[in-house]
Amino acid sequence: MSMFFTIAVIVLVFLIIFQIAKASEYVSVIKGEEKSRKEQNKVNGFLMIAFLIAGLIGVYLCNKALYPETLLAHDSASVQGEKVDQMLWLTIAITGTVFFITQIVLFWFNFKYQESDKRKSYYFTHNNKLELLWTAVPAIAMTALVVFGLKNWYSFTGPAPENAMQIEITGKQFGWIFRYPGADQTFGKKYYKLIDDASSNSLGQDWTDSKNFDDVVTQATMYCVVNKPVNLRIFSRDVIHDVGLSEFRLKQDAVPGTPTSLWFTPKYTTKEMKDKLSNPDFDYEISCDQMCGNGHYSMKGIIKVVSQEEFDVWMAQQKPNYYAAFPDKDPSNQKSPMTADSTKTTASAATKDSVKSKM
Ligand SMILES: [Cu+2]
Repeated sequence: MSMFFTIAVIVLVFLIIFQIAKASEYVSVIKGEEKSRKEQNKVNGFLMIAFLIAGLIGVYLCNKALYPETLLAHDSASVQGEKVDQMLWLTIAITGTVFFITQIVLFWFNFKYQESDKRKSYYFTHNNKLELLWTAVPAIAMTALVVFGLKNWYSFTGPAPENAMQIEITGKQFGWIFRYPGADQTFGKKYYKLIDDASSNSLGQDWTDSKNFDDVVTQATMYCVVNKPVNLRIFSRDVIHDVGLSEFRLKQDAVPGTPTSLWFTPKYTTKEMKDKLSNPDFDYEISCDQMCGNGHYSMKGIIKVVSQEEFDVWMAQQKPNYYAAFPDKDPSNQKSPMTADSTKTTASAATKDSVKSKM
Protein backbone atom coordinates (compact mmCIF):
# COMPACT_ATOMS: atom_id res chain seq x y z
CA MET A 1 0.00 0.00 0.00
CA SER A 2 2.76 2.46 0.99
CA MET A 3 4.45 1.62 -2.31
CA PHE A 4 1.29 2.69 -4.16
CA PHE A 5 1.16 6.02 -2.29
CA THR A 6 4.85 6.69 -2.97
CA ILE A 7 4.34 6.17 -6.70
CA ALA A 8 1.17 8.31 -6.61
CA VAL A 9 3.03 11.14 -4.85
CA ILE A 10 5.92 11.00 -7.34
CA VAL A 11 3.47 11.12 -10.28
CA LEU A 12 1.58 14.05 -8.69
CA VAL A 13 4.81 16.01 -8.03
CA PHE A 14 5.87 15.42 -11.63
CA LEU A 15 2.47 16.63 -12.91
CA ILE A 16 2.68 19.79 -10.76
CA ILE A 17 6.18 20.63 -12.02
CA PHE A 18 5.02 20.01 -15.58
CA GLN A 19 2.00 22.30 -15.13
CA ILE A 20 4.11 25.07 -13.56
CA ALA A 21 6.58 24.89 -16.45
CA LYS A 22 3.72 25.05 -18.95
CA ALA A 23 2.09 27.97 -17.14
CA SER A 24 5.34 29.95 -17.02
CA GLU A 25 5.72 29.33 -20.75
CA TYR A 26 2.28 30.88 -21.40
CA VAL A 27 3.13 33.80 -19.08
CA SER A 28 6.31 34.46 -21.04
CA VAL A 29 4.33 34.47 -24.29
CA ILE A 30 1.92 37.02 -22.83
CA LYS A 31 4.61 39.20 -21.24
CA GLY A 32 7.04 38.90 -24.09
CA GLU A 33 10.11 36.59 -24.23
CA GLU A 34 12.67 39.27 -23.41
CA LYS A 35 11.12 40.49 -20.18
CA SER A 36 10.45 37.02 -18.89
CA ARG A 37 14.04 35.93 -19.58
CA LYS A 38 15.40 38.86 -17.58
CA GLU A 39 13.14 38.02 -14.65
CA GLN A 40 14.25 34.41 -14.71
CA ASN A 41 17.84 35.56 -14.77
CA LYS A 42 17.31 37.51 -11.56
CA VAL A 43 15.64 34.54 -9.86
CA ASN A 44 18.59 32.33 -10.89
CA GLY A 45 21.03 34.89 -9.48
CA PHE A 46 19.30 34.82 -6.09
CA LEU A 47 19.07 31.02 -6.18
CA MET A 48 22.86 30.91 -6.64
CA ILE A 49 23.36 32.92 -3.45
CA ALA A 50 20.78 30.80 -1.60
CA PHE A 51 22.58 27.63 -2.78
CA LEU A 52 25.94 29.05 -1.65
CA ILE A 53 24.65 29.80 1.85
CA ALA A 54 22.77 26.49 2.15
CA GLY A 55 25.86 24.64 0.85
CA LEU A 56 28.24 26.27 3.34
CA ILE A 57 25.84 25.58 6.21
CA GLY A 58 25.59 21.96 4.99
CA VAL A 59 29.40 21.61 4.92
CA TYR A 60 29.61 22.98 8.46
CA LEU A 61 26.85 20.70 9.82
CA CYS A 62 28.29 17.60 8.11
CA ASN A 63 31.71 18.28 9.64
CA LYS A 64 30.23 18.94 13.04
CA ALA A 65 28.21 15.71 13.00
CA LEU A 66 30.81 13.39 11.47
CA TYR A 67 34.13 14.74 12.80
CA PRO A 68 33.99 12.64 16.02
CA GLU A 69 33.70 9.53 13.80
CA THR A 70 36.93 10.29 11.95
CA LEU A 71 40.42 9.26 13.02
CA LEU A 72 41.37 12.92 13.42
CA ALA A 73 39.17 13.21 16.48
CA HIS A 74 42.01 11.67 18.54
CA ASP A 75 45.75 11.87 18.03
CA SER A 76 47.92 9.27 16.31
CA ALA A 77 48.91 6.23 18.39
CA SER A 78 52.42 6.22 16.91
CA VAL A 79 55.20 8.83 16.96
CA GLN A 80 55.56 8.61 13.18
CA GLY A 81 51.80 9.01 12.71
CA GLU A 82 52.04 12.54 14.15
CA LYS A 83 53.95 13.50 11.00
CA VAL A 84 51.19 11.98 8.87
CA ASP A 85 48.58 13.98 10.76
CA GLN A 86 50.65 17.13 10.25
CA MET A 87 50.74 16.46 6.51
CA LEU A 88 47.00 15.79 6.45
CA TRP A 89 46.23 19.04 8.29
CA LEU A 90 48.55 20.99 5.99
CA THR A 91 46.85 19.48 2.92
CA ILE A 92 43.40 20.22 4.35
CA ALA A 93 44.47 23.81 5.15
CA ILE A 94 45.71 24.44 1.59
CA THR A 95 42.94 22.63 -0.31
CA GLY A 96 40.30 23.90 2.16
CA THR A 97 41.33 27.53 1.60
CA VAL A 98 41.20 27.02 -2.17
CA PHE A 99 37.83 25.25 -1.83
CA PHE A 100 36.19 28.09 0.11
CA ILE A 101 37.63 30.86 -2.08
CA THR A 102 36.68 29.19 -5.39
CA GLN A 103 33.20 28.09 -4.27
CA ILE A 104 32.28 31.48 -2.79
CA VAL A 105 33.62 33.31 -5.86
CA LEU A 106 31.88 30.88 -8.23
CA PHE A 107 28.40 31.48 -6.80
CA TRP A 108 28.92 35.15 -5.87
CA PHE A 109 30.08 36.03 -9.41
CA ASN A 110 27.03 34.28 -10.86
CA PHE A 111 24.92 36.65 -8.84
CA LYS A 112 27.02 39.80 -9.22
CA TYR A 113 27.67 39.51 -12.94
CA GLN A 114 24.24 38.42 -14.07
CA GLU A 115 22.91 39.96 -17.27
CA SER A 116 22.47 43.73 -17.01
CA ASP A 117 21.62 46.49 -19.46
CA LYS A 118 23.85 48.88 -17.55
CA ARG A 119 27.22 47.35 -18.45
CA LYS A 120 28.97 45.54 -21.26
CA SER A 121 31.08 42.44 -20.61
CA TYR A 122 34.84 42.66 -20.98
CA TYR A 123 36.16 40.17 -23.50
CA PHE A 124 39.72 38.89 -23.64
CA THR A 125 41.26 35.80 -25.22
CA HIS A 126 44.57 35.54 -23.44
CA ASN A 127 46.38 36.79 -20.33
CA ASN A 128 49.96 35.65 -19.75
CA LYS A 129 50.18 36.99 -16.21
CA LEU A 130 47.03 35.15 -15.16
CA GLU A 131 48.17 31.89 -16.79
CA LEU A 132 51.56 32.13 -15.10
CA LEU A 133 49.91 32.76 -11.74
CA TRP A 134 47.44 29.88 -11.85
CA THR A 135 50.11 27.47 -13.06
CA ALA A 136 52.94 28.51 -10.75
CA VAL A 137 51.02 28.81 -7.48
CA PRO A 138 49.46 25.29 -7.52
CA ALA A 139 52.75 23.82 -8.83
CA ILE A 140 54.73 25.31 -5.92
CA ALA A 141 52.09 24.22 -3.37
CA MET A 142 51.95 20.66 -4.78
CA THR A 143 55.76 20.37 -4.90
CA ALA A 144 56.01 21.45 -1.27
CA LEU A 145 53.42 18.84 -0.22
CA VAL A 146 55.11 16.07 -2.22
CA VAL A 147 58.60 16.89 -0.89
CA PHE A 148 57.27 16.95 2.68
CA GLY A 149 55.50 13.60 2.06
CA LEU A 150 58.51 11.91 0.44
CA LYS A 151 60.78 12.96 3.28
CA ASN A 152 58.45 11.29 5.80
CA TRP A 153 57.89 8.26 3.56
CA TYR A 154 61.62 7.57 3.27
CA SER A 155 61.95 7.90 7.02
CA PHE A 156 59.12 5.37 7.83
CA THR A 157 60.16 2.86 5.17
CA GLY A 158 63.91 3.35 5.55
CA PRO A 159 66.24 1.68 8.06
CA ALA A 160 64.71 1.25 11.51
CA PRO A 161 66.57 2.33 14.68
CA GLU A 162 69.11 -0.16 16.11
CA ASN A 163 66.95 -1.05 19.13
CA ALA A 164 63.84 -1.77 17.03
CA MET A 165 61.94 -4.99 17.62
CA GLN A 166 61.86 -7.17 14.51
CA ILE A 167 58.55 -8.71 13.51
CA GLU A 168 57.72 -10.36 10.24
CA ILE A 169 54.16 -10.10 8.97
CA THR A 170 52.89 -12.20 6.08
CA GLY A 171 49.54 -11.70 4.38
CA LYS A 172 47.63 -14.63 2.94
CA GLN A 173 44.14 -15.26 1.67
CA PHE A 174 42.69 -14.50 4.23
CA GLY A 175 44.63 -13.63 7.35
CA TRP A 176 47.94 -12.51 8.82
CA ILE A 177 50.86 -14.61 10.05
CA PHE A 178 53.48 -13.12 12.41
CA ARG A 179 57.02 -14.34 13.05
CA TYR A 180 59.37 -13.30 15.86
CA PRO A 181 63.08 -14.08 15.52
CA GLY A 182 63.46 -15.73 18.96
CA ALA A 183 66.46 -15.51 21.28
CA ASP A 184 69.04 -15.37 18.45
CA GLN A 185 67.33 -12.21 17.10
CA THR A 186 67.68 -13.62 13.59
CA PHE A 187 64.99 -14.95 11.30
CA GLY A 188 65.66 -18.37 9.78
CA LYS A 189 65.56 -18.84 6.03
CA LYS A 190 62.26 -19.55 4.34
CA TYR A 191 61.28 -20.66 0.88
CA TYR A 192 57.81 -20.43 -0.61
CA LYS A 193 57.91 -24.00 -1.99
CA LEU A 194 58.22 -25.31 1.58
CA ILE A 195 54.91 -23.73 2.62
CA ASP A 196 52.72 -26.51 3.98
CA ASP A 197 49.88 -25.64 6.36
CA ALA A 198 49.19 -29.32 7.06
CA SER A 199 52.67 -29.80 8.60
CA SER A 200 52.62 -26.53 10.60
CA ASN A 201 54.83 -24.67 8.15
CA SER A 202 52.62 -21.81 7.02
CA LEU A 203 55.62 -19.61 6.15
CA GLY A 204 57.80 -22.18 4.40
CA GLN A 205 60.53 -22.16 7.08
CA ASP A 206 63.61 -24.08 5.97
CA TRP A 207 64.25 -26.61 8.78
CA THR A 208 67.83 -27.17 7.62
CA ASP A 209 68.58 -23.63 8.88
CA SER A 210 69.10 -23.79 12.66
CA LYS A 211 68.18 -20.10 12.97
CA ASN A 212 64.60 -21.25 12.41
CA PHE A 213 64.55 -23.43 15.53
CA ASP A 214 63.65 -20.60 17.93
CA ASP A 215 61.46 -18.52 15.58
CA VAL A 216 57.98 -18.02 17.02
CA VAL A 217 55.05 -17.98 14.60
CA THR A 218 51.61 -16.74 15.61
CA GLN A 219 48.41 -15.94 13.76
CA ALA A 220 45.75 -13.22 14.04
CA THR A 221 47.27 -11.29 17.00
CA MET A 222 50.60 -9.48 17.07
CA TYR A 223 52.27 -8.26 20.26
CA CYS A 224 54.60 -5.27 20.47
CA VAL A 225 56.01 -3.05 23.18
CA VAL A 226 54.96 0.51 23.96
CA ASN A 227 57.54 3.26 23.24
CA LYS A 228 59.81 0.74 21.51
CA PRO A 229 60.26 1.01 17.73
CA VAL A 230 58.93 -2.01 15.86
CA ASN A 231 60.22 -2.88 12.41
CA LEU A 232 57.68 -4.76 10.30
CA ARG A 233 59.12 -6.89 7.51
CA ILE A 234 56.17 -7.40 5.23
CA PHE A 235 55.55 -10.37 2.92
CA SER A 236 52.69 -11.98 1.04
CA ARG A 237 52.07 -15.66 0.41
CA ASP A 238 49.74 -15.24 -2.56
CA VAL A 239 48.32 -11.97 -3.92
CA ILE A 240 48.92 -8.31 -3.02
CA HIS A 241 47.62 -7.38 0.44
CA ASP A 242 48.17 -4.23 2.46
CA VAL A 243 49.02 -3.84 6.13
CA GLY A 244 46.65 -1.02 7.15
CA LEU A 245 47.32 0.47 10.59
CA SER A 246 44.81 3.30 10.84
CA GLU A 247 45.38 4.17 14.53
CA PHE A 248 49.12 4.41 13.83
CA ARG A 249 48.35 6.33 10.60
CA LEU A 250 50.51 4.01 8.50
CA LYS A 251 50.10 1.40 5.82
CA GLN A 252 52.30 -0.61 3.50
CA ASP A 253 51.65 -3.08 0.68
CA ALA A 254 52.41 -6.78 1.13
CA VAL A 255 53.66 -7.86 -2.29
CA PRO A 256 54.38 -11.52 -3.20
CA GLY A 257 58.09 -11.91 -4.01
CA THR A 258 58.99 -8.36 -2.99
CA PRO A 259 59.48 -7.82 0.74
CA THR A 260 58.58 -4.34 1.99
CA SER A 261 59.06 -2.75 5.39
CA LEU A 262 57.68 -0.15 7.75
CA TRP A 263 58.72 0.92 11.23
CA PHE A 264 56.94 2.87 13.92
CA THR A 265 56.93 3.51 17.66
CA PRO A 266 53.61 2.87 19.46
CA LYS A 267 52.79 5.65 21.93
CA TYR A 268 50.02 4.05 23.98
CA THR A 269 49.37 0.53 25.22
CA THR A 270 46.09 -1.11 24.21
CA LYS A 271 44.90 -0.57 27.79
CA GLU A 272 45.78 3.15 27.69
CA MET A 273 43.88 3.50 24.41
CA LYS A 274 40.81 1.77 25.91
CA ASP A 275 40.83 4.39 28.71
CA LYS A 276 41.63 7.26 26.36
CA LEU A 277 38.73 6.45 24.04
CA SER A 278 36.45 5.27 26.88
CA ASN A 279 35.93 2.13 24.81
CA PRO A 280 36.55 -1.12 26.70
CA ASP A 281 36.29 -3.07 23.41
CA PHE A 282 39.06 -1.12 21.69
CA ASP A 283 41.88 -3.02 19.97
CA TYR A 284 44.48 -1.86 17.48
CA GLU A 285 43.44 -3.33 14.16
CA ILE A 286 45.34 -4.47 11.10
CA SER A 287 43.01 -4.16 8.15
CA CYS A 288 43.86 -5.43 4.71
CA ASP A 289 43.73 -2.24 2.65
CA GLN A 290 43.98 -3.93 -0.73
CA MET A 291 41.11 -5.82 -2.36
CA CYS A 292 42.53 -9.35 -2.34
CA GLY A 293 39.65 -11.74 -2.98
CA ASN A 294 36.25 -12.80 -1.70
CA GLY A 295 37.37 -13.05 1.95
CA HIS A 296 39.05 -9.62 1.93
CA TYR A 297 36.52 -8.16 4.37
CA SER A 298 37.42 -10.75 7.01
CA MET A 299 41.18 -10.19 6.85
CA LYS A 300 41.45 -8.52 10.22
CA GLY A 301 44.43 -8.75 12.55
CA ILE A 302 44.84 -7.43 16.08
CA ILE A 303 47.87 -5.66 17.56
CA LYS A 304 48.28 -5.74 21.33
CA VAL A 305 50.60 -2.99 22.53
CA VAL A 306 51.86 -3.94 26.00
CA SER A 307 54.66 -3.07 28.44
CA GLN A 308 58.07 -4.74 28.09
CA GLU A 309 57.37 -6.95 31.15
CA GLU A 310 54.02 -8.11 29.78
CA PHE A 311 55.63 -8.80 26.42
CA ASP A 312 58.40 -10.87 28.02
CA VAL A 313 55.83 -12.93 29.95
CA TRP A 314 53.81 -13.48 26.77
CA MET A 315 56.87 -14.38 24.71
CA ALA A 316 58.03 -16.85 27.37
CA GLN A 317 54.75 -18.71 26.88
CA GLN A 318 55.19 -19.04 23.12
CA LYS A 319 56.65 -22.18 21.64
CA PRO A 320 58.91 -22.00 18.61
CA ASN A 321 57.11 -23.17 15.50
CA TYR A 322 59.80 -25.82 15.12
CA TYR A 323 58.16 -27.81 17.94
CA ALA A 324 54.78 -27.63 16.21
CA ALA A 325 56.36 -29.08 13.07
CA PHE A 326 58.43 -31.63 15.02
CA PRO A 327 56.55 -32.43 18.27
CA ASP A 328 59.06 -35.15 19.17
CA LYS A 329 61.80 -32.48 19.46
CA ASP A 330 59.73 -30.48 21.97
CA PRO A 331 61.39 -30.75 25.43
CA SER A 332 58.00 -30.38 27.16
CA ASN A 333 56.85 -33.57 25.41
CA GLN A 334 59.74 -35.49 26.90
CA LYS A 335 59.03 -37.45 30.10
CA SER A 336 60.04 -35.52 33.22
CA PRO A 337 59.77 -36.34 36.96
CA MET A 338 56.19 -35.99 38.26
CA THR A 339 56.92 -33.40 40.99
CA ALA A 340 58.95 -30.98 38.86
CA ASP A 341 56.31 -31.17 36.15
CA SER A 342 53.37 -30.31 38.42
CA THR A 343 55.07 -27.26 39.99
CA LYS A 344 55.95 -25.98 36.51
CA THR A 345 52.34 -26.21 35.37
CA THR A 346 51.02 -24.34 38.41
CA ALA A 347 53.61 -21.57 37.99
CA SER A 348 52.89 -21.07 34.31
CA ALA A 349 49.12 -21.07 34.93
CA ALA A 350 49.59 -18.33 37.54
CA THR A 351 51.61 -16.10 35.19
CA LYS A 352 49.09 -16.71 32.45
CA ASP A 353 46.28 -15.44 34.71
CA SER A 354 48.23 -12.34 35.76
CA VAL A 355 48.94 -11.47 32.11
CA LYS A 356 45.28 -11.89 31.22
CA SER A 357 44.14 -9.55 33.98
CA LYS A 358 46.68 -6.91 32.90
CA MET A 359 45.65 -6.87 29.23
CU1 LIG B 1 44.17 -8.97 1.76
